[in-house]
Amino acid sequence: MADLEAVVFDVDGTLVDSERFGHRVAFNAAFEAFDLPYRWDDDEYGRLLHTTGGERRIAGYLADQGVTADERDRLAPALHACKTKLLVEMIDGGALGARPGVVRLLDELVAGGVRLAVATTGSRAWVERLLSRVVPGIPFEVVVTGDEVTARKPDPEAFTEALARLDLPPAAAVAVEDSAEGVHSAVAAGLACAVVVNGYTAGHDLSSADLVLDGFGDVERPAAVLADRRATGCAGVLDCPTLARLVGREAG
Ligand code: XBP
Ligand code: MG
Repeated sequence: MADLEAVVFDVDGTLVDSERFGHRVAFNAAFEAFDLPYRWDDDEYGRLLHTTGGERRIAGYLADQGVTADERDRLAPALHACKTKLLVEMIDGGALGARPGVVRLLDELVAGGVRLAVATTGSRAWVERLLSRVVPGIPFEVVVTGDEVTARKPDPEAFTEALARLDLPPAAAVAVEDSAEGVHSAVAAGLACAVVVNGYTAGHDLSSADLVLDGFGDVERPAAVLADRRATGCAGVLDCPTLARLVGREAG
């Protein structure tokens, strides 16, 4: 079996439960700041999440509301810039934290000499700030953000770019994701993929994921293993040996 040389993490919904408690709140505050009547509740935001990238998400929603193309082209970037500024304020104020078990897993990987990377469709304006706030001191060697790729997830480009910057073949690394769009992206890049679902993604079609859990788990409080398609024997704690058992998967 190949060695586990790197793990490539998604951020939103995976390292941090940021969609419900961060992005959604910031999008709504931006609508309010622009005196617009739109508000995204939990359920609606769950549906809108299938459009990755905040500006694209706003533009698609405005189109559904009958806003003209010219007006969308003006409004979507302005609203997104406002949303990003508000999100950064929330991050700086400590509104977001790592999901339970994330710090344990990252510490284990660092101790095991496994290289760390990020592949997200979120924007660089907040991604590194969030990481340094919620997992301070963790050495992410490569951080690929949505504004640096031409095609966002489910396209594989974010993961392919992360592997290129790590100078590794897909068989030497594993992706950790939370959503169907993320799994499609990782698998299309040839990576094995472990998924840790959250409230928004528990109902997603994750049939191409290798391992699915409902949390990162800890020995005292293991997560539920929802699928273990590579027979890792994971008992509810997503740890370094479990991820190592996923490497070497054949490109999908
Ligand atoms: C995350 C996204 C992002 C965030 C919002 O998807 O799609 O658009 O929702 O961030 P993934 P921005 O977790 O699959 O990377 O507003 O910066 O786009
Ligand atoms: Mg995600």
